[in-house]
Amino acid sequence: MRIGFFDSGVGGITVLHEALKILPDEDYIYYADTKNVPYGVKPKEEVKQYIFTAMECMINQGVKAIVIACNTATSVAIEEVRSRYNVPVIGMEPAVKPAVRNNQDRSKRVLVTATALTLREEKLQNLIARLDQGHIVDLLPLPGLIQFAEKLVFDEETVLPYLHEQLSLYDLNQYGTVVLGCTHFPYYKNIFYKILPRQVSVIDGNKGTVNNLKRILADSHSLGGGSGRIAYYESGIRVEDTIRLNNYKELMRCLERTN
Ligand code: DGN
Repeated sequence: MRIGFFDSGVGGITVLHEALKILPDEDYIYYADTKNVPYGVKPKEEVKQYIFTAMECMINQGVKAIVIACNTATSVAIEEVRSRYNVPVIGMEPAVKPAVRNNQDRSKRVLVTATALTLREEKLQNLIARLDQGHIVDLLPLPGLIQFAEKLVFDEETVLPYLHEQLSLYDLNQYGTVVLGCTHFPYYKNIFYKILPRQVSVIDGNKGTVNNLKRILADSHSLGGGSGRIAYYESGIRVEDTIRLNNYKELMRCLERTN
């Protein structure tokens, strides 16, 4: 059986790309809710309905696990999704804990970038509240990066000025780690590094999520059985159009260049 990967748009491809490296002997469904992207600026209840529709579609295809490869969707609905469906559901979490571990110098701050919805949800607020005292975490929504990714805009000339303007609100020398808490952002990791001072690391939760998936499949003896095939769906409809399929391949190549 296949593994379902879900995001509002092209962000989850950054997680699927990691899965293809760690779990090459699986087959995948990638579900992008292109009709309703972006989620991060919409009301929570509306976003939940979109998520359930996507889950139904993947479950009807027959999947052995689902990865909600979207921090926003995870924040607003993971518990309800888990209680509704009888397959393992793996979510994302902004890599705040690894970021704090990564900051050798405790006086250095952590900057968490994500959607506005992820940043204001209880899930992230609780995660930050549980950190040892003394760690300073700042929050920055970057909706522009989601728009760029959905339009397949990756060039530095366009993206760097936007990111530069957003980050210029901060004294970057005070930071040790920047967390990419939205799956659309790893496409731009190189551009973050161009702007940030040398001591700042940029991290995301993609590898951790895929390792969780691997562990869960291993525990249920359901690893393997595939060969890295991917079926793409956009808001419930199988993508067969060559141009759209080529766009997904281009996104994978873009990630090869970034990592
Ligand atoms: N990729 C999604 C995330 O990780 O939060 C968000 C994209 C969106 O719908 N705004």
